[in-house]
Amino acid sequence: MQDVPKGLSFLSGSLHETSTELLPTTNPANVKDILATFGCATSAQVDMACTRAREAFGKWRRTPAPVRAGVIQSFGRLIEANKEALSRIVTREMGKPIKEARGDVQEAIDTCNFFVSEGRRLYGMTVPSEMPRKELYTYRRPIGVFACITAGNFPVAVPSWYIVPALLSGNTCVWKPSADVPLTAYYFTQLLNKAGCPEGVFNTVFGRGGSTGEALLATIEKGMVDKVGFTGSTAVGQRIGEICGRRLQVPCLELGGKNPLVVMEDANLELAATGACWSGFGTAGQRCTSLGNLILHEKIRDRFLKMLLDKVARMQIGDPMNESITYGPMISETFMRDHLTHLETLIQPHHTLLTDPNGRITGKRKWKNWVGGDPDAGYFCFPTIVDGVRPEDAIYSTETFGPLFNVMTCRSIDEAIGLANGTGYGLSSAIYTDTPAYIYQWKEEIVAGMTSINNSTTGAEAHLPFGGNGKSGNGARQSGVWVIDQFTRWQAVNWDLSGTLQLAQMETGYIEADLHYTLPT
Ligand code: UN1
Repeated sequence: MQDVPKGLSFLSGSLHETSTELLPTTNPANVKDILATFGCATSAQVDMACTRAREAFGKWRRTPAPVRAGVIQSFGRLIEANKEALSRIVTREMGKPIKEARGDVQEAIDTCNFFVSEGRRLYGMTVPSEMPRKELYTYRRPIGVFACITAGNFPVAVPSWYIVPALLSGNTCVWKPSADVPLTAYYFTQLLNKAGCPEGVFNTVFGRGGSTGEALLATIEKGMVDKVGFTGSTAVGQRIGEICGRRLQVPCLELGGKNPLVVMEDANLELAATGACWSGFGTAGQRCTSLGNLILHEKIRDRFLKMLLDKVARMQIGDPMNESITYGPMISETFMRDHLTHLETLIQPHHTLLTDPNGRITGKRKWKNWVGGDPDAGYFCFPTIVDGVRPEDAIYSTETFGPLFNVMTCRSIDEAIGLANGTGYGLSSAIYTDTPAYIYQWKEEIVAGMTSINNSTTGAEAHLPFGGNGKSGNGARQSGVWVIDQFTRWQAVNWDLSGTLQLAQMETGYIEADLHYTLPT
């Protein structure tokens, strides 16, 4: 990591700037392992990033889309060539198991692969005019300067979902990555620079949400950015929505979830138990798509829980570089503290804990199948399953973002759907059943933006629309062809070649019909 300057706070092509407010990035599996020390971009540096992006926009938007796509192609190839190294940095910096880190990096490669060819489409339409010698067209036009704020749980995939289509569509970008993953963000930026991204087109500002993030939000009020993308909490998303609304901007918001997974009485229970375990405990429950409420049909409830708890007992927890663990540490001390607070505040006397012990894993209180070094050196937590949860309990509708999920019981598909839809969130969801009538009703009535049938709540593929409803977002969708609507605006063009002022609607010359004609009865 010798090439990272100490205190780096702003990276824009060949321009590297530092600041004096320092932010060490540490390994959450072993806090003695300090990866690098970054700075926090000042408000002046954030403004400079936006100014550079504004200056670069004029030229970048005129660069032909297939040429812009060439940069994305090289970026994807560079990520691919560095996949293992980048995955190891991800694991070391935010603690997801190495197998998942490779998936995170692969999702960015997939995103590049998808958008390379989109650079040769970005289709508009030719539309017939109601006038002779007149042509109508639609064009996708870039929006301008895009400000992007991302979370630490998917430090490569999720930024790529925004940045790749934004740049491809001709926008320039200022990115504030999570303060938990600056080193991953540094290499992400370097790979984009090496891919040939021109000066000022892509700018990264490092720092905390409370300082650098706020400075970036202030640029919206100052009219320095034209589009905002944010992945994070519902509360912050609501604030961003308000700020953008005042400027008549529509941000792309990807917020929290309280994702339901239903197991009906006819389900393949072995498959469902594996899916629930993975949905709940993959990434230590720190995905926005992680399982929140497990809803079990009363007929299979006890049998299913026995199978599930048996799987949970066999999970390996520990060193995230180990290939066979289910999960490693929490992303940071803050995530661990929040999880411990949730255990203290959300669990009520009428709940039953199906797991024991709960809370932090330590040298004295180790997980049975512990893998790796000293748990006291990292932020590791036990898996927690809370039974007996009712719709009126706060834990039912609070996103917990840790290795914790609830169990609820239902007697019918109607009741299952009611519980699945009742939290106010609507990001991901899943049902395990082979009954077509259940599947049909579920697809029709589930409010979540994404749903799986006989698969986990997590693991969306990189070319389907990703996003949620209700408290999970503002209807924006990322990924695939759908995200292009976030980064372009439609322009309608009327081209009149007639040499006269042809008045639409008034001089169209519609052919008259005899509408009084009726057939003999
Ligand atoms: C997130 O947690 O913000 O569907 C993204 C999934 C991953 C992406 C999660 N492909 O679980």
